[in-house]
Amino acid sequence: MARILVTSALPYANGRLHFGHLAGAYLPADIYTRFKKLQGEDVIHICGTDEHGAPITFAAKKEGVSPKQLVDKYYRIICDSFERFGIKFDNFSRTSLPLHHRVSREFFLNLYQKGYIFDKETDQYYCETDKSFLPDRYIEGTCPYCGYEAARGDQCEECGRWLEPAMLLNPHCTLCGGTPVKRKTKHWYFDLPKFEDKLVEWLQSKEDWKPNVREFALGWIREGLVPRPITRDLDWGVTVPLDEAKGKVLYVWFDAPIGYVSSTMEWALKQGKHELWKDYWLDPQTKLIHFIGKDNIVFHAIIWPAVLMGHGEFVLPDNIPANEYLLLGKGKFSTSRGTALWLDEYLDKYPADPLRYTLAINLPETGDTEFTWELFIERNNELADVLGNFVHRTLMFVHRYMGGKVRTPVDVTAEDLTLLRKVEATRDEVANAIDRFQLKKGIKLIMELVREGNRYFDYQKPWVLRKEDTERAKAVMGVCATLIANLSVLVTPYLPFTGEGIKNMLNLPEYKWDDIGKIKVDTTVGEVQPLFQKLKPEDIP
Ligand code: B3M
Ligand code: ZN
Repeated sequence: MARILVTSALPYANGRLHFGHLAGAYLPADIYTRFKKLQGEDVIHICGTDEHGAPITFAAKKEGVSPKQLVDKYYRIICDSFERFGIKFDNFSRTSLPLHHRVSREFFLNLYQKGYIFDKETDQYYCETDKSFLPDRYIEGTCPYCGYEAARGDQCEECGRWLEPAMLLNPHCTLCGGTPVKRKTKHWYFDLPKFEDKLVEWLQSKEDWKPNVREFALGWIREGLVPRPITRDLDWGVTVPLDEAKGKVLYVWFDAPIGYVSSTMEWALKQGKHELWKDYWLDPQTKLIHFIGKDNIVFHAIIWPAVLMGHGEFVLPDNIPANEYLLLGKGKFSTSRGTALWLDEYLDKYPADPLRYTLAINLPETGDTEFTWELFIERNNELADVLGNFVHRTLMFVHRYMGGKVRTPVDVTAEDLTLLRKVEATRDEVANAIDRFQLKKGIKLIMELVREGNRYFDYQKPWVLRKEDTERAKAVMGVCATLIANLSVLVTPYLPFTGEGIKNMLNLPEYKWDDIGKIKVDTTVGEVQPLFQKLKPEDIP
């Protein structure tokens, strides 16, 4: 059985997590991994914080702390939010760890020795006020492609294109607002054009990728590849392992994806199985899947694969199911621009699953989607009315009128069978959807099954049967409880806390994905707790 190596983009340890992060990478990766684990696959979910680069030094300056203090603070906040939101990782590392620095330098030297890295002296922007070379992110100006005025020196957030500072119109220093001057400095370049043919061939073979990802990457290559500078004049980051490169560090986008490798190594080390990471990274059968947001496509679908090709021993990505943006009103979520909904603040007020549901059913899979609090209330209440209600009315009935005892009926009617058969069909359709990264479709199918359960309940009228035909009333409740027990597993990738809650109320053991459809109940229901709370508009900030 081929192993599956799931990664989600390493969040910069320069701010808190917001809803946009979740919808882009982490929730989809978590749903996918949980599903694969339930299926019994050999899958690991690898991540960590990205702790280098101008995004870190920039934020540290702004907060008036050292980069180290900044990343320590946000590493903890990010870990805590992920945990409370139920995003599970097999390992969550940090790129500031010595292990990561070592592995990054090894990658650099490997490519350097093979002739894929060369040095060149160029003019770069220097700020005379701040007395330093300005890394790309410290320069803003107008994007030459789309005219966006606050484009950064490395990339335009509006059109997603990769830029170089020299391409910006009206450049200015983001620290002091002044106009920078050009000065000579030497840097090391990754010879990307050497990989053009291989990249095109590789990308063209990826017919199962989302068209937006594959086309974006191929389009990028068609515009022409150029060598990319992979060092920076900064004093925070992985030092360049060459004597002549004193005072320079690796560009954050060179070392960050290597974080996937070093985090896997750390995972192996923690288990005392030092070589275990090789089973994943060095086996060409491994399915390496990178969950990212669309602004990271270039790095994951072009540059990182080229680095891996240059290195030669590592498996290449099998798929990169990048999502589009989740919009709040009109603008994209952004940590640095302060337009965001913070996960930790949300979790202080509300449980995780209603937001997981809202985001899952609204994932920007093929185009941008919007988040509003109105939509959140609507989805929260839908969850309560459909799933919450079905579970609650069934278990309350069993509790009140049947002494809590419920079991899967032996004699079933055609209607009972139709509902129970739909469980298996849904299981397979959901599996199919998740396997194709159509995660929205998966949760919609599950909700459709629950709605079917509610219709069955209404149609059977157990409140009448209770007085006229107790045996049949028991059977009907048995069918409903059976559906609920199966749902506890089916919903788990999307709504892990809800799955767990149902499991506890029905005293169920651990089940696997393939058990769905076969799960039976024969139990006494304990205390019944509502799964969700309905919300009114005034409950929201
Ligand atoms: N930290 C950018 C981002 O958070 C970057 C991702 C690195 S993935 C190797 O969107
Ligand atoms: Zn300046």
